[in-house]
Amino acid sequence: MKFIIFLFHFLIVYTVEAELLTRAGGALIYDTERNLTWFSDANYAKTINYNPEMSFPGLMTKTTAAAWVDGLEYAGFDDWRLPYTIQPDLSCSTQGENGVSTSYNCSGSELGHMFYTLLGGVQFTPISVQHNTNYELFSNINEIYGYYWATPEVLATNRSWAFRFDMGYQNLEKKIGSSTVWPVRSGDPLLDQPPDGDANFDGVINAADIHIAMQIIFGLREPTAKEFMHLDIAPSQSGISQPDGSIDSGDLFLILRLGIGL
Ligand SMILES: [Ca+2]
Ligand SMILES: [Ca+2]
Repeated sequence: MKFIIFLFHFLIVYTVEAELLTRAGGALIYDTERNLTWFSDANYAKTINYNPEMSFPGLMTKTTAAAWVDGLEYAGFDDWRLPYTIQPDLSCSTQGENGVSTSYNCSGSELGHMFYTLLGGVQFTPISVQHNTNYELFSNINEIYGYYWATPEVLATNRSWAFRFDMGYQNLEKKIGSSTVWPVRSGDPLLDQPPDGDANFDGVINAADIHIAMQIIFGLREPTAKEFMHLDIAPSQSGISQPDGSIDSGDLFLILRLGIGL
């Protein structure tokens, strides 16, 4: 009996369920199950009108996509990458030769995990049609222009892993085709870059940071994702920040205390 109680306790404590937590005021979404952080904007390249191949903004060949995401700096992080595709993946509907897993229901890859597990998508169906409430955390999910690029590349065939959000489909695509990029990184932004009140990232907290915080609070300035990461410092519990997705008087008070010792 004791063993059963122990087992029950073990299952309650250690069953890991995916939970999505907002970071940087909602610009980033942290997946507790995979320890991954996604852009909430699923087509950021389009949002900033990045159009390297002169087709549609946000669409890139695989080579361009890999270079773009490698050079990307956002919310204070420069370790953004393309989502990874694990192989073989027994959850996939098609198991090919040499352990190549493709087609529908692939939940092993990071994009498949996003589509099927995090967003509650179903095969053959656009994610905008069938999804759970997590869908509201994200914007600009591309369903029109084909795939999202993923890794790794398969050099022998000049193809790369990719995933479609209009039908939940995973496949190897020609690298010269145009697809979308959804940047991801490993780790929790809050642990990797705890908020410190340093709004202008110069290593000290002083009147300049207080000025920026006040501009944001009074609606004179829209905070960037990086500013949000630094300024959402309150509330705090036992001296540890518990950011609440808002920059307000509570944050200003802590920054004043750090900056001028109030
Ligand atoms: Ca500063
Ligand atoms: Ca706050």
